[in-house]
Amino acid sequence: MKRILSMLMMVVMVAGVGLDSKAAEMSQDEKMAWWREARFGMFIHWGLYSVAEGEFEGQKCRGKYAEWIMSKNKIPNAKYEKLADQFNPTKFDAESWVTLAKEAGMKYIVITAKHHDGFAMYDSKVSDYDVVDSTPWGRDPMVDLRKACDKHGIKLCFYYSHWQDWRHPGGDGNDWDFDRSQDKKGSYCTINYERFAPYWREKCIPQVRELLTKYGELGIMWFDMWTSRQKTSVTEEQLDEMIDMIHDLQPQCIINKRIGSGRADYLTMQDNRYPSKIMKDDWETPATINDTWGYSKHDDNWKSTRELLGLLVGNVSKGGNYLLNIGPKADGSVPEESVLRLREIGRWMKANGESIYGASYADLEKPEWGHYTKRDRNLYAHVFDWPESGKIEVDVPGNDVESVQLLTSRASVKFKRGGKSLVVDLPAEPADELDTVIRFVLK
Ligand code: H79
Repeated sequence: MKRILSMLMMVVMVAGVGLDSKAAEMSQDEKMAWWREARFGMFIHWGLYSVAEGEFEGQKCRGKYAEWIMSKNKIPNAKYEKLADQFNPTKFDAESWVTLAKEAGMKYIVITAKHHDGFAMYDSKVSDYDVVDSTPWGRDPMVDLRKACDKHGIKLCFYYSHWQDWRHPGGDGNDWDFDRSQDKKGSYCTINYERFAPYWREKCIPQVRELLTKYGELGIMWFDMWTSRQKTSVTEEQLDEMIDMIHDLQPQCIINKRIGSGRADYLTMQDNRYPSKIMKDDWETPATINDTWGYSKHDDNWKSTRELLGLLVGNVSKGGNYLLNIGPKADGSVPEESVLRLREIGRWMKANGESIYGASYADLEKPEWGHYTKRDRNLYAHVFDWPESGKIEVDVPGNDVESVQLLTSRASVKFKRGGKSLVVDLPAEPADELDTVIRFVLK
């Protein structure tokens, strides 16, 4: 009887009957597998705000995020839209962005298909407010990115601002173009469900459908709502509609929880925020190399490569991913400061990647000198701060350890077995000036 049933199931599955059964084919573990393996992704913020470079009509952006300039400086749509006339990225080369991600050791790219300003960075038929119809350039960068990502084995993912939309009269957030005096107060917006519904129906849902049907398989649909849904005009039913549509059209596509629904797949931490402890459910930190996401000529607050690598390893050591942003200029070039740092991380990743990919937390306290990551029988000690004693103590019973090696050279490292811990004699010099990794093979 069981066999007949399972054969029947197979027939149903092969025939692809019903989209629910299609989605149900994949377990959550199967769906998340590539993402857990990847650990490191590239965020790309690119849009009309990149033209402004953190300044509009001689006024600096009144906030540290250059992609917020329209809101911060209360720029009316009639003025902001003129930035499109100057969007002509002659240096755009999808291949160079994708190879930069690849060289850095990143496995997925999340790019802004539409940010809060409401301007679509792909060829949208919903309106002409998009990169193909409104700029002198007239090309769809997502087509090139799709090709380059496929060529280099990188997952393509889209960011879509489903809540804030400062262009559409129904979207949340714009109280300088539109009269919102009758609305209730929300968070960074006013709440009005009647006003919002047409935006959702005419723009948001159709545009996300375009993204899901025109660019092949997507790794993630990445939504951005850092406040609780209750402080917005988005309803639970609308989010259900969106999630059902994604499950229907692309059952493998992962959804981040910033969509505002418990039905999403993984938790996005606040921007540039890091948990202090291990978190066992899937999570990710979106992060910037300087302070802004969209390009700003005024932001020189670059983090060091060492700090960035520490954040990546720190996240893996607590079970999370790291989604690190670049803000290309409007001409399509990537700021040198970002390129340099990503290449340095890439050099380290090439030699030490096995301690990152598919790795996660070890059940050990965070040590003073760095972090632990673990994959299968391998425990990795990431020594960022070389101890003066030349020794590190690792809380693993001596009897549990088969061997201890330098990860990059596989050279044996001397150690003393104790009952409850090991003491490792580090080599005289760090093997890597950023992070020297010691590998413990456990029994
Ligand atoms: O897309 C990036 C940001 O634009 C978006 N999320 C990342 C991935 C984001 N939008 N808003 N927020 C995050 C949080 C709100 C920050 C703000 Fe502010 C505080 C907006 C206004 C006050 C930061 C500080 C920007 C201007 C001042």
